[in-house]
Amino acid sequence: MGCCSSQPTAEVESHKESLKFNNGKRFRLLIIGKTGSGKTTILSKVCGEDVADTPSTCRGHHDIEKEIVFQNNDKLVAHDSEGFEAGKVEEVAVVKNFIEKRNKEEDVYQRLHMVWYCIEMNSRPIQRAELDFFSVIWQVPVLAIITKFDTFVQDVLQRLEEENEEEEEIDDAELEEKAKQVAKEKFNKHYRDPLLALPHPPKAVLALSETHKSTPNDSRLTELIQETLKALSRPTEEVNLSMANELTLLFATAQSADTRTKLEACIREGLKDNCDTWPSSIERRGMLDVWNISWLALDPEAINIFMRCLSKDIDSGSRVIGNWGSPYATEVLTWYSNKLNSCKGEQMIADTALIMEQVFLLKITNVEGLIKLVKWYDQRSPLPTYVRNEIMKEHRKPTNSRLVGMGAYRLVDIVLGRPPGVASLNF
Ligand SMILES: Nc1nc2c(ncn2[C@@H]2O[C@H](COP(=O)(O)OP(=O)(O)OP(=O)(O)O)[C@@H](O)[C@H]2O)c(=O)[nH]1
Ligand SMILES: [Mg+2]
Repeated sequence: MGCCSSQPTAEVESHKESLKFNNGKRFRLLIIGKTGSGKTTILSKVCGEDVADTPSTCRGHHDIEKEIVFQNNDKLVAHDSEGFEAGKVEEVAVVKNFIEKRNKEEDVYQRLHMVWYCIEMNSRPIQRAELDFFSVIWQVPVLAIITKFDTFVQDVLQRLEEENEEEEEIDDAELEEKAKQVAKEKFNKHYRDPLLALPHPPKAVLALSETHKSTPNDSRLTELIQETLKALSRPTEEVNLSMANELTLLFATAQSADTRTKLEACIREGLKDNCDTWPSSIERRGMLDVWNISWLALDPEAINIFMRCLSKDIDSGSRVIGNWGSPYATEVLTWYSNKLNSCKGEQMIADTALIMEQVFLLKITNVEGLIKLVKWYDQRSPLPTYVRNEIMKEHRKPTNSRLVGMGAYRLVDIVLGRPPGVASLNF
């Protein structure tokens, strides 16, 4: 294969080592698209590290069988396939064979879980190759991703500017708005509507802009991540409900492109079905796992120290609504005695999620850093006060049931609505 065999970034041995700790559960993704359509850029953002790519002299040649694995993310494995040329049925057959073979695997984690089909946005309507691809039933959910929407907006803008030069009636901001609107209409007309009208349409058609500039905290991939989760959460003939739930959680864990998705998954892990009491140590461990911090997963002693630190500095003390000594305890008790437990649980879950967000964003790599962070959160961060006030506000609402906790949706809203710009730590 020479230079065409794309090198995985991971060192195989250390990867095998880490797999032992994760029961081999990996989310398996196939990304298809013509050369230059932006596949590697998407993969790099999703796995959270730079992916080594094929040298430019032989761009576009990818071996679909080859597993692309990542140095710091053992929850994700990808396969990369060049796009199809019109009428080349054998190229579609290669993908079909690959998916069929994978789906026969007994181990569900060896099967393929998702296909992302990338098409670069340009002024041409969709081509024969796409019509062929979406005329086949795929035993795995497929999403269509229209890439480089920003470049298309720029092209439209340039044309509008040229037209406007003589008349000079419209100002720049207005022109830019118009360009976005025209581009969106073209996306709907040339891509979304025709793709959704095909015999076996993709589960969603979405446009991505400036993917190369995406960061976890300012993600350009939110829609892709959300649509992927939505597609995974629907049970099918091949995937029952419990497996669908497991794959949804696995993908939320595996992806590093979007912090909001992680926060949401982390809170759901903490709450599980239980709104009446606080998370067990197993549930809290599950909350840590969502962030997919590889060094932490490999160091059980570090996890123990971290969990002890959380329970000492975060769960105890009068800051926590449900604890004795809290200025709020008497008020809460007048509602319903068990409410103390649900308030405490909600606070623990929100606090843990927000601490883990900082561990993830600040890329903390040792136990000392974790301890320092928990102390900062407890003593200097504005977040615990924000969390406590919001939880109290919610429970004081007369419409809210006074018997149980507030449930995942509301708690997710509180955490996602956190005040911005709170992480100014020098680690
Ligand atoms: N303007 C813009 N450029 C992008 C976007 N996504 C990717 N690019 C750029 O497009 C170029 C090609 O992207 P790749 O991710 O290497 O494309 P690929 O599909 O992996 O290409 P092959 O490996 O040859 O099959 C790179 O220079 C990216 O920076 C985007 O959303 N907007
Ligand atoms: Mg590539």
